[in-house]
Amino acid sequence: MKTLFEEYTEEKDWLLKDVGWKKDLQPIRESQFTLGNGYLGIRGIFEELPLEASPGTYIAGIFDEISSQVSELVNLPNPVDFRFTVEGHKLDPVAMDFQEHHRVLNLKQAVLVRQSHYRDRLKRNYDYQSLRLVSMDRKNIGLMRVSLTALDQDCVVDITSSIDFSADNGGILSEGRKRLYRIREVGQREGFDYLIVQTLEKKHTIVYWSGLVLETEGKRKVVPEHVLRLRFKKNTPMEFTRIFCLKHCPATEDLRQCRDEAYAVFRQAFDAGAEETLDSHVRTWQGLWKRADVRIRNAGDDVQTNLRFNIYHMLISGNCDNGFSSVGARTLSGEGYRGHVFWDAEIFILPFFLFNFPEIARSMLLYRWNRLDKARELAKATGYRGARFAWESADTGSEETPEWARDVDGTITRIHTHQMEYHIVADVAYALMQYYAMTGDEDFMRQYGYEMLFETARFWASLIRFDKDGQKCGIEHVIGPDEFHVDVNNNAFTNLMARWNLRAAEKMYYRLRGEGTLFEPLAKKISLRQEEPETWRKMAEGIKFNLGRNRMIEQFDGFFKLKEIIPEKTNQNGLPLIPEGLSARDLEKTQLVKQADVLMLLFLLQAEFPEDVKAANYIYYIDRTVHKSSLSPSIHAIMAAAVHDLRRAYDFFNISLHADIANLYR
Ligand code: IFM
Repeated sequence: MKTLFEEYTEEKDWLLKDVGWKKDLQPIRESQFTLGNGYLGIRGIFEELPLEASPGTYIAGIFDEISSQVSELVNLPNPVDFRFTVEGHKLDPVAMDFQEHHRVLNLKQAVLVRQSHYRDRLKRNYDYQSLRLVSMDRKNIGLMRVSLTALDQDCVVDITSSIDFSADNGGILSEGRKRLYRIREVGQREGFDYLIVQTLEKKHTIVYWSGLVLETEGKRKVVPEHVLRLRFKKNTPMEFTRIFCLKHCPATEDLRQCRDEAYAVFRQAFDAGAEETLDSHVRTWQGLWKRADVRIRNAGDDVQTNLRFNIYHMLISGNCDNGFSSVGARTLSGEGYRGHVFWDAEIFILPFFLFNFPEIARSMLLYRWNRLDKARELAKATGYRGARFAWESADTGSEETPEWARDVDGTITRIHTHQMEYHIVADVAYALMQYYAMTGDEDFMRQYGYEMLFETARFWASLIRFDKDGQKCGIEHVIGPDEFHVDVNNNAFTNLMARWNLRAAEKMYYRLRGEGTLFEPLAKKISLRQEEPETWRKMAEGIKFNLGRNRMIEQFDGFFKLKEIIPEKTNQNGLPLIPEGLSARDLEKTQLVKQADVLMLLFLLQAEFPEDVKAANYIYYIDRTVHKSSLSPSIHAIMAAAVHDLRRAYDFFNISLHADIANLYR
């Protein structure tokens, strides 16, 4: 009979492996081995919670804050906590040696398995195996199985199995660690445990239920205790299976109702049993891969697995919750960027869902629509009209960008992205129209789409300024995708994305007006004036765009006059290094580019540019870009392919695939 571990580790090209224990790699492995289902994300921690483990348990869209600090994705109590102590010797990778240790994330089945061979100080050996999943079909349910076999002797083992309350949030730089929830109730019913926590300010209630089953020598029993002492027989596996449930209830004081609703969900899974929970999860994943797998013929080395690893991480972050949440820059795999939603969601993630699971793309767009009022408020508060989406968005849609961050050289710097990185507004509109083009979902357009499109166009119309002669217009004090250059004028990407947004709105305005009945209520609702589309047209026509005779696009006014620096050295991953001696503050005086900017424009608006323009700019900008954002290499791969530089296209493709596997962007 196959062991737990063997059962899930046979498939080629589907396994992400970790061999041996390296404490330094613990944080990155925890992120890579995250399990999730779009609703719930649990970092790939060890059940034993070794020193410096960073448990992370997140529910999509559950943010909180401490009095006017930045909202953070709440790190909730950790349901993965299971520890063995054999006659005073704790089985733990820090406290004890591993003779052997393997962890494998089976990407096909979304199951994390592990086999570790522990040896204690008395040289007695133990076989430790575990399996874990976060159910894809029962979104509130997780399963954890741990099996321990004493290989050399009978022994007495203390077992602690609980929900770990120590989880807290990292906070932004100077804020320090903080716990964003408090415990409201702990208890038991019919041998099962429950825990109710509530977030501090927003009062989200999260109910946990869990039940533990012990199986040995063909016998099975429910174990109600959290701490127990058992006698292990030599060579006789003791297998513990915990099924747990995490359920979010909307802000309410009726804890009893929340608890009971969650209990029903939990009992359904528990009564169905672990095998059924496992089987139905695996079957659901089969269906997901059927739609989303991409196979590469004759892929070398680990390319196929790495590609699937990236797809897997998107699959575990997509959620269909009518726009309650969207996908944060670091998904539900950790607290990077505090769980905030950036343009990454619409421009980099949404296309994957659009082509494979359009219902998730729709939900992501609804996330923005649900926050349209906030976007209107933000526009107004900053002196504009229409809708201005926050550069960093969390639950309410308010601007959540922190004031300070660490720069590329480690120095602390003030952030201005929320004040000037306007392109997010057009990015949302762009994603909306991609969705419409792909799905032809007229209902969506009528209920939500037209309004978002017109309000975003209005924002641009209030931001763009005409020169005195009234012919040309532009946008000043901007940050483009290349965040090395702050407060520039007429960033080509921003100007042309704004133009695209204005044109799309103008076109759709006349179309909707032609349809009659629907037009009036919307025009009334948002007080759309008849002359507005004409303004949009004029602005789109007059917006500045520096395309030189040599087909070069200047990234922003004066870019070509900046100091020209071409990085010569690359790091071990093939990414260009910023030349030594340049501090983060010096970068804005140079032509070094943080991430795809002009090339981003040529990618998104590819139909608007002939091949020679793409080629000329590709050659110029690729030499100056240092890819200090993981968003950059993939766009370079696409643009390299577009201009037939296939060798570099493949290199960039590989770098993109490795960004998280090799932790290129720590
Ligand atoms: O949205 C990105 C931005 O383009 C570069 N800095 C990090 C953000 C989150 O990924």
